[in-house]
Amino acid sequence: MSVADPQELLEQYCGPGAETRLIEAPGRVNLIGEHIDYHGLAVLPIAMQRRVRVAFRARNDGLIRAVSGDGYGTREFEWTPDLEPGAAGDWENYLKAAARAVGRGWGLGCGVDAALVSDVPPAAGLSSSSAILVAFTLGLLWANRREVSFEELMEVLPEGEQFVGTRGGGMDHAACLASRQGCASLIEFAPLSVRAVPIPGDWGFLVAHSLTTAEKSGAAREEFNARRTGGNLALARLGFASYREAIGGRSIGELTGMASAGLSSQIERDAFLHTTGEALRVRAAVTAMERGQAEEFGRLLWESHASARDLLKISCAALDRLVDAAMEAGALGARLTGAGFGGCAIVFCRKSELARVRDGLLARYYAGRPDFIPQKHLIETEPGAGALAPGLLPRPPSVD
Ligand code: NG1
Repeated sequence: MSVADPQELLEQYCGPGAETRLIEAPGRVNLIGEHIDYHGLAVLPIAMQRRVRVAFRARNDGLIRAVSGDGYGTREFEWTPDLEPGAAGDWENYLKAAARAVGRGWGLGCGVDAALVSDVPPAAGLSSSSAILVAFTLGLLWANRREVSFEELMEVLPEGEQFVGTRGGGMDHAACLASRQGCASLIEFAPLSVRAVPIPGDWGFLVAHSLTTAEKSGAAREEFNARRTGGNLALARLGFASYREAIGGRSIGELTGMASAGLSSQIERDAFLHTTGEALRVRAAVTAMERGQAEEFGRLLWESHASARDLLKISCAALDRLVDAAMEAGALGARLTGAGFGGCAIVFCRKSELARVRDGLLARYYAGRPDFIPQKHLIETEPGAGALAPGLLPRPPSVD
C-alpha cells in the first residue's frame, strides 16, 4: 500500500473514528562529530525537512496497531511490561522500543492505532529508525495524556533504542526532537544541552547516498558496537574516567603522544585518536560556522571523513569514492554521515555552487547506476525543525 497522507491511511486501516493526531519527526544529518556521542562528546547535526509522519488514535485497550504507507505492512502487539524484540531490522522493533520506553518512564497505558508515512530513506545513516521511535513515543504519550519535557524524553529514548541492539548515543533523538529551523544543533551530554547555531544563509548541503546500505540493526550491528567497546577500552587503559577528562585542554599533538605511549593495541589507539580528534574538530567547526568560514568548515568535514576512514574504519569503498567524487565536483567538504559502513555522505558547498556539485556527482558517481533514484538518493537539504518545535508538539487528547 502506498498512501502519502497518514490521516487518510489511518481511515483506510481503521475506518472513520475518534480524534486523530498527526506527529512529525524528522530524519537527521550529522554535519560533524561521528561515533563520539556515545562517549559523551558534543556533536553537530541538523534535522532534515524529510520526516516520518504518523497519524494516531488512542484506543481503549492495550493494543498497539500500526500500518506503514511505504510498503512495510501492518504490525500489531499487546503493550505489556516485558516486550521482546522480533526479527532483526523489523520496523515493529521501533514501535516496541517506544512502548517499552514509555512504559518504563511513565507506566503502561492505552494503546494506539497508527498510520505511518516516511520520506526519510531507511538504512542510510539518516536516523529513520530514531524518527519512528520518537514519533511513536510522542504518540503514546499524547494518547495517555502525558506532557513530558525534552530532558525527560532524553532520559528514556537513547536507552529505548538500545532495545534494538545498537549501543549508540543520544544524538539522533536530541536532533530529532529539539532542532531549530535554519540552525545546526550543538548537542552536549552530561549535562544535556542543545545550542542552536545559525547556519550562514549561503551555505548549502546535499545528502548523497552511496547506494550501499547500512543495515545497522542487522549485519553492521556488531561492528558498530565494537567501535564503542574499542574506545572504552582505550580510555580505561589510559586511566581516564571520561573522554572529556582525557581531552582536557590538550592539543591533538599531546593526545597523540599520550596514545602512542600508553596504548599498544592499534585498534584502541586508533579509536582513541579518532574520538579525541573528532571532538576537537566539532569545536573548530562551530567556530567556523559562527564566523561564516566556509572553506575552514569544509576542510574539517574532509578531515573528519579521513579519520572515520583511516582510524575508526567505519567507511567503505563506495562511501570513499562518493566523497572523492564530491570533492572533485567542487564541494568544499564532504564526509560520511551517521553510523557508516554504507549509507550517505553529507556534501557541503556554497548554495550558488549546489547545482554544479550536484551535476558533478551525477556524472562522476551516479552515471550508469540503474538503482539511482534522484529524489531518494541525492537530496538537497535545508536545516529543518525538530518534533518538539512549536506547532508540532501534540497536545494530549481531550478528556471526555
Ligand atoms: P545512525 O546513523 O542513526 O545509525 C548511530 C547512532 C548515533 C551515533 C551515530 C554515529 C543510534 C540510534 N544512533 O546513528 O547515536 O552514535 O551512529 O555518530 O544508535
